[in-house]
Amino acid sequence: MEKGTPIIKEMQVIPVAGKDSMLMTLSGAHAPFFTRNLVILKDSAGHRGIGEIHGGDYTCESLKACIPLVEGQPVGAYRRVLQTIHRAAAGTAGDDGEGIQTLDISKLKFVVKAEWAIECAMLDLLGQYLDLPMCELLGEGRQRDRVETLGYLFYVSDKKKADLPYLDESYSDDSWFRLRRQEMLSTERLVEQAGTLHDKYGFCNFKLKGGVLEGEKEMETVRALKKQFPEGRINIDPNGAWSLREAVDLCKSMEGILTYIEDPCGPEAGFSSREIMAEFKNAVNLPVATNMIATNWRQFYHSVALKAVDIVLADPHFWGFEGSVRMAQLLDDWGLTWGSHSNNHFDITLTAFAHVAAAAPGKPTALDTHWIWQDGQNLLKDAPEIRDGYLQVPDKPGMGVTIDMDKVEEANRLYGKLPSHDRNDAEAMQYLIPGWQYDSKRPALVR
Ligand code: GKR
Ligand code: MG
Repeated sequence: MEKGTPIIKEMQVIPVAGKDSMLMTLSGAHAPFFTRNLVILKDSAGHRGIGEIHGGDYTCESLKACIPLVEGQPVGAYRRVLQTIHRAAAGTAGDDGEGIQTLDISKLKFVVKAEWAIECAMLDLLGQYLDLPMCELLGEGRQRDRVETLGYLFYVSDKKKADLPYLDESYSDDSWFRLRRQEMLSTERLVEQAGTLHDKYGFCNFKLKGGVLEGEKEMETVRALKKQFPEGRINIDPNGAWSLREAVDLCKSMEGILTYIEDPCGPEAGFSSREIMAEFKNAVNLPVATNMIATNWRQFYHSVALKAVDIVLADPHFWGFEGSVRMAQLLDDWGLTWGSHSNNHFDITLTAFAHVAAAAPGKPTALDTHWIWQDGQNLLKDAPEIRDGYLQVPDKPGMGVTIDMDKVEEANRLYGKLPSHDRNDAEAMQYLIPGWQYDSKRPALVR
């Protein structure tokens, strides 16, 4: 019998693309396509390990550069492999360390660490070797069998206004699939969006992506959502679009309506986002969440020292799988709350989120996921389901799911046809408002 854990024989990096709606955010309008990078590892035991991370050439090239550091290594040495990659990647050229405190999406690639896709795939292999689901290998092990998830609501612009190949699903027999490609910019339509999501996935908790309309208009939508779902937990995330004063004025009257407010304001008047958010928290009696002001341990230290946040949405693609669970443990011990942020993603990330959140101790907040906007474009044969507002955690060893290589190849072909692989929300936006330019302090449709 072979001694030790299986050896990684092959690492493939496969960039893929999927289709999206014209979702509105502070950074503009989502393009018709989003991109991701997949890692597929094959080991000497004949197992396949998978991981998914943000798209774009930068992340794709970073992953490819890791291949010699991964192939030939034993699956059990995954910590050592990751450490070698961190050392090799230290001091990335072009990264000024600002992070995404102003939602400059060109900097997202520095906050996302490509190697977490490798961590995911290696944990998948290790789980298969040990015959244990991935969540049992993380932190203190499995805490729950299903993970509470929220319905991520977006204002959606009229795709017909852009000369771009957005998907049309008007002929689908699924009412959510039909709705998600239509224009939804009014409070009434957002309430309809939430109702349709409630019927399909059972969500009772919702997050509205703000930073699109005037703040007061967005709060009107939040109030209407709360009226429709009085027991539901409703949050809003304007990605730091409001000034401190605006944020305080807007949120004061929302105490008792909002469950938490996410990144209401950002850096201003020479003060960092962490200092401004601390002032906000002193002025308003609402829990404050972030995925912008604490994206690494150094930023987290200052956020906590200033008591600027209550909830850290520690996306495993920013923090790593072990890192995100380590954050969950720490927050739980300190009486704070863990959750995860998301971007557009496929069902491999959905599965990874399920395992990380299953291992998060305490009472995590309902998980963000953009996947409802992609549901139906699966890369797995057996994607976990969201039922009654909960994401089911797979029971089988490792990630516990099977990749569908035909679908992966199709998504890779789509990627190959795209003129650009990097996210650019300004391009679609300029069809709606000619000459539109990103402004971290002005909602996207306020010009
Ligand atoms: O999908 O446009 C989007 C979101 O705005 C995303 O880019 C954010 O990173 O949802 C994210 C957030 O919570 O900030
Ligand atoms: Mg956010």
